[in-house]
Amino acid sequence: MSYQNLRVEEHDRIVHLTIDRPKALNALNAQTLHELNQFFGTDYRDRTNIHGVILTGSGDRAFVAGADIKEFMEVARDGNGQAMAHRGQEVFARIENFHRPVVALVNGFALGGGCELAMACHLRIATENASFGQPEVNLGIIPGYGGTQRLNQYIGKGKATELILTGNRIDAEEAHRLGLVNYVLPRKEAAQKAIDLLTLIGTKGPVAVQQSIRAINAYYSNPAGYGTEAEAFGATTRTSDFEEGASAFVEKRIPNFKGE
Ligand code: DAK
Repeated sequence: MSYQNLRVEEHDRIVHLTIDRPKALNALNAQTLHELNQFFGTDYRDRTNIHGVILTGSGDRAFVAGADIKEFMEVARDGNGQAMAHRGQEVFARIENFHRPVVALVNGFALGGGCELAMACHLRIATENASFGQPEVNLGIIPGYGGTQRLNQYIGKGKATELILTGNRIDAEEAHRLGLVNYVLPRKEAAQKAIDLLTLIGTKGPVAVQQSIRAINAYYSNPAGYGTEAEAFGATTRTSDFEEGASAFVEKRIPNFKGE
């Protein structure tokens, strides 16, 4: 398949996958989500002759600044938020369960769905300007692509709860200290580190690598947790607070939430 919003290059058995919407800070719109699903679920699903995938964002400002707020405002209003969250969770699960390791090269903002996308990857390498957060509460919604489940897994319940309830951002150093990212490095070194890690893993037994991914994930996959997240996300998309939060973002003003 040819992609509109993804760029794919392959060198030395490593696939470099770039989300390419720099004007919207690589925000995830429906088309991009569809293309990620196509890439991990179909096009590269049976590609056993690769060492792995490096996933990054185009430009030097953002990995992914979240779901595309302007678009999902319309979609969530018209559709079923719970079903949409389930579909998104499925795409991210395909990444988490991909047969070869996926490294997120986080080169700037990783917010909301962007932070969730990085967390669905097996390893995370941040550049020094990277920042992370789950700012959904600013929009009157909650993370809907697995953030309430995976952030706990990486940084523990206490800090995850703080980040999700405040919407605060953390910088790359703090993300590293908390265990959210594996390495923080200057841009060039970060890109090289991702290649070095995948090259090293590529020398190991491919079946062992695949089965390791499978066994690690088995411990962390709690269908009830993801199900509750999808249901709770759906509930928030039906509130007028969500209308207010998303409109405030588009109009570049502070939201006035009413709790309804
Ligand atoms: N969506 C759409 N456009 C975005 C965007 C986003 N998430 N983030 C940035 N942009 C656009 C801006 O609107 C702006 O466009 P123009 O005004 O130039 O047309 C351009 O990118 C540059 O952004 P800024 O002018 O705002 O740049 P600044 O340096 O001032 O600020 C920023 C950078 C990243 C701090 C700021 O842009 C920002 O706060 N962005 C939004 C971050 C955010 O709240 N992200 C969304 C989190 S909520 C779902 C499941 C999950 C989700 C949604 C649906 N379903 C199941 C349906 C997840 C939701 C989220 O991710």
